[in-house]
Amino acid sequence: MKLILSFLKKYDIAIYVAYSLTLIELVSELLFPFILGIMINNGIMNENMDEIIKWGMIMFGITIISFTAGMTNSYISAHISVSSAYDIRKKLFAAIQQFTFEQLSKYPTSALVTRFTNDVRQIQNTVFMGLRIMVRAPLMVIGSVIMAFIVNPKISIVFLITVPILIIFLFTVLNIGRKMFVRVQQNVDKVNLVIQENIAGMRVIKAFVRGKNENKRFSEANETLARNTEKAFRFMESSMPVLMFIMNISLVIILYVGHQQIQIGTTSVGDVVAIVNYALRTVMAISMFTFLTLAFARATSSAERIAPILEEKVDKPILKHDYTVKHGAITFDQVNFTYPNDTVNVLQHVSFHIKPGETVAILGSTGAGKTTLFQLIPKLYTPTSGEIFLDDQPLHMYDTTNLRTQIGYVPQSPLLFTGTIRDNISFGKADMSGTMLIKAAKDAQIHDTITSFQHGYDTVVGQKGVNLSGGQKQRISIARALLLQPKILMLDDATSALDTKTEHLLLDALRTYECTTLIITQKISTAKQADNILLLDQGKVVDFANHATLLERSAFYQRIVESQAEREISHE
Ligand code: DCP
Ligand code: MG
Repeated sequence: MKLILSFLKKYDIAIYVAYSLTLIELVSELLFPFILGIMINNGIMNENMDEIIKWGMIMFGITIISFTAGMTNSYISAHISVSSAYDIRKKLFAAIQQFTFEQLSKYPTSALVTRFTNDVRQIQNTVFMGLRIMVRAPLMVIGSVIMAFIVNPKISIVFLITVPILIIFLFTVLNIGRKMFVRVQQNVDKVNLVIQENIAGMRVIKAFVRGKNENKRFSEANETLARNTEKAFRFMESSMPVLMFIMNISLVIILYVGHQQIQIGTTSVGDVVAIVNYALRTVMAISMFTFLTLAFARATSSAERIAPILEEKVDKPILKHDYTVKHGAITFDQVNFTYPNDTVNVLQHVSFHIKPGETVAILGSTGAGKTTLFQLIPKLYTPTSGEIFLDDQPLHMYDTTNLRTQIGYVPQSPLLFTGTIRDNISFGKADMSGTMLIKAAKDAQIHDTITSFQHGYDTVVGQKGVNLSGGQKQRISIARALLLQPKILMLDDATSALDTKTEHLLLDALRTYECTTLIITQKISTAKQADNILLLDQGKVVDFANHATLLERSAFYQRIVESQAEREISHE
């Protein structure tokens, strides 16, 4: 609720205008039955044409005013609601861009997508309705009752009985209806989740012939959604006949009392018509208000889902100095890490020191925690305890954006975006000149492959373009990282797909860059070429030294060397 209001603040003037127009509209609408009554009494009952024309003209004038005010109000309300929805989406998008992996993992992608689409639209609709109805409906009820009493208090007593009954009835309906719609929203989330997973995992699903199960899973979610939506709407709709019933009974009573009073001459036909008119307006206003409240409930739950995203803490460093990475020394001090919503200690008391410009291989079996360790350095995750230092400054002192532009990170499964190869390489730095780009591609050992394509660097990759092999994607991703001229370069298993010769060339090229290089690998042949090797096993540092030293002192390392040597022999 506070959230919606905060987004409306900027439109306060427009909102005042909208509400002033509502008041004009309201006053004209309330005057209308009153004048209708006078016209009937003075004109129609007396068969006085002049009176009819006079009051008819006045009614026409009032209608025009009310119509114009209503239209303008609609126009302004539409503008405010659409603009505030735009603002919310913009803010949401900016917030998510700032998310750490930790925060991202809290919200499934499907949930985020619904926040942008369904939830924002819900708020937009409610803001629109709110501006049109929120003030008008309650005032209309109060105004109608007062006007009816001015016309004829005796007949109007009926209002005092029916209006409270109507209000109590509709609010009871509303209370139940709201809970139903909250459930519907949860069902929508579920359907989206299934669709999302299904599309993302289509290849796996097909490969394992899981299509049938997936169909079943989707049908279940879809049916639940349909069933609960139907229930909710049926329930709300079923309140309408009851509403009509109460309304008709009160009309009958008004007409009955009115008839008797006309007989004894205490009231006139015009007055009765006016009161009937006010009664109809009252009922209409109350039911409109009900639907508004329902929309409001939905918008509130939408806002409650959006708010936590906007309120997620974006880690703002204590920016006393704008630290940039100057040398590229990396120190881990007793770092422990557990993934959010998990209990396993993936990294345990990890400590090491890497000197600026050093090349360090990180060697360990699958699941040892290598990728996890990498992700801590660009602050994609935060250590559970312990501290990481870059150039003797604690990591949290660095501005995240600044830090990441100084780190070239090649992830284990690189992602290329739809676009040309050139776009994909210059992704991190759009303003790079062509020569730098080609140098990066050459160093990444992918230049020859690219030029062998018909369109060279302008070859389109991604969904509709050429398909690249895993190794080619990795090397494009390496070129992307090199182009950044990073202070720290991190390759996660990015050389695994290369043959020994190309790998040699790549590692030689990397040496010409002035940066600290971390290479995750499973191959001794790669590790051998590094200045130092960090041996990782089940989240713990086993040893940290160069190849020769490890060969001498580490039984663990010797075992890996032996097993890989055996494999090579058997391959030959
Ligand atoms: N893990 C987890 N949640 C994640 C990622 C990983 O719980 N989002 C767990 C699974 C492993 C452990 O953390 O038991 C270490 O995972 P890593 O991805 O760090 O492992 P490696 O990178 O060393 O393995 P590989 O060589 O297979 O890439
Ligand atoms: Mg990994």
